[in-house]
Formats: sequence, C-alpha cells, structure tokens
Amino acid sequence: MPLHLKCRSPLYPRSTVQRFPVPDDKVAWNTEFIEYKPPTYTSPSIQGQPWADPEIGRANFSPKWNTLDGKVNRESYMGLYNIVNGYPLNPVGRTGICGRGVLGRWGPNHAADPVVTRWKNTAKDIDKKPILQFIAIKRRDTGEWALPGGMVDPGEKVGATAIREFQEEALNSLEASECEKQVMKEKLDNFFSSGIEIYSGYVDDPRNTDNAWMETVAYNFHDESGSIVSSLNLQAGDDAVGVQWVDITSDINLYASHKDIVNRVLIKHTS
Ligand code: RP5
Ligand code: MG
Ligand code: MG
Repeated sequence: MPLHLKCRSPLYPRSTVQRFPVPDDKVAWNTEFIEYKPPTYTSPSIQGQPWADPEIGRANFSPKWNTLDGKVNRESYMGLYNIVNGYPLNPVGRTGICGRGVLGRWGPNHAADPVVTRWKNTAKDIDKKPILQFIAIKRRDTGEWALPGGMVDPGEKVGATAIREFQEEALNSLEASECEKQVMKEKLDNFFSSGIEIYSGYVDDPRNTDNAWMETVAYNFHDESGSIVSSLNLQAGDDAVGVQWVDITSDINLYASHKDIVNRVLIKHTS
C-alpha cells in the first residue's frame, strides 16, 4: 500500500480544522471503525473557481467517475475507486476528514512531477561514491522542499504538464520574455524528450481527504554529463519561493511522498 501518513496529520493545511484521528490499523475502509466521525471541510478558497468542481448534488454537476469525463481525467492509477452516497472514496483509506479540503476535484486530482537529475561528482571525486542530485523547489504554501510538480490542466498530456511545471517553478518561465522562452526551448526540447516514467499513482499529500486525493506521474530527466542542466538559470517562479540542486541522501526531507519518488530515481541510477 502507498504511504498514508502525511494525509493523516492532525491539522488540515491552510485551516484550523483538525482531522479525526485514524490509527494505522483503522486506515482500511473494510476495517470496522464505528466511532469514526470525520469533520467535513471544503475550503472557501476553491468554491466557484473555474478549475474546481461544483458541490456534489448540484443540478449542473454530473461527474463521470472512474473514467475520462470530457477533458477531466477522473480515472485513478490505483484502479477502480468506490462511490458511496455519491462521493468518491479515497482508494488508500481513511484520512480523518471528508469534503475536498483545498483540492479542486472530487476523487483523483492529477498532477505531474519532473525529477531533473545530474551527478554531483566532478573528475577529482572519481574515487568517491557518486552522489545523484535533483532540482528541488521550496513550496510557498508549506515552506518544504519538493519536486517542481503541478496539476494537469484539463485535456493536457501528463508529460507536457511535467515539463511546463518545471519551467514555471524552477525557471520562472511565466515571467520570461518571448526571446528568453525561445532560448529555453532550444536548450531543453531535446533533453525533455528523454524523460522516463518513474512512478504513477497515489501521493501521500497533506491536502488529501476521504473524498479527494492527489495522484501523480513522475518522470526522470537525467543529464549524465551534466552539461545541459548546468547551463540552466535556476529561478523560482509561480508557487515556488526557492530552487536549488539537492543531494539525494537517506536523510532527505521532502513534501508529501516526494522522498519515495526521488529514491526510486536513485535506485534506477545506482543499481
Ligand atoms: C503533489 O502536489 C504532487 O506530487 C505535485 O508535486 C503537487 C501538485 O500540486 P501543486 O504543486 O500544484 O500545489 O501531491
Ligand atoms: Mg505550479
Ligand atoms: Mg507546484
């Protein structure tokens, strides 16, 4: 089963709402938990937003679960999820909170994560164990270091999301001139065509609820010689407030379950 810890931490993000405590042995929906009375919370910040679903039960909202619903992908990488009383149920288990919290979609909220890597070691470190580094951003919302990922726009290809979000959060492309964008494109088009899928599935995101959760597809873009990525002008943008190369070590601390994702990349390059 995927990690399911950060989505049970007591205080729900960007709110004062406390989750109903869910012990490890009560996570699974098929384990009886008669006392379970989670609060319902949907943040006012998402209500009425064009990128968010309406409330369930509204006349103008007839979602098609477990499938592509128009341009919105409501399919889960975790297989078929259950619908109970009209509400999709988190496929990993209880989180201690109902509603959508701050997530826009009921059910799966699809994201993509780019893991851009290079070797830290230079020629003089030849006898040392090689260290793999990746480009991390500092999230504005929690202050934690994370992959520069983001939400898949309706109709967007997941691979394109990973590349777009990398450019927005780690290269500040949203504030680049047309000319700068063209230079970026020439430098990176070829590199980004070499992406390898590393993970697809559930993310242990602190925003998850019993009815809405994050899923991602993570891609590794690896620069074996480091020559392409070393010429990047790293600059935090959009919802990132910092960006830097980070060594992938065992004591690394990252947002959500991003440590698990970067470890998969490390294993791929070292085993
Ligand atoms: C995580 O949230 C995903 O792995 C991805 O990195 C991120 C997407 O959300 P935003 O960065 O757009 O908030 O669950
Ligand atoms: Mg973003
Ligand atoms: Mg993001």
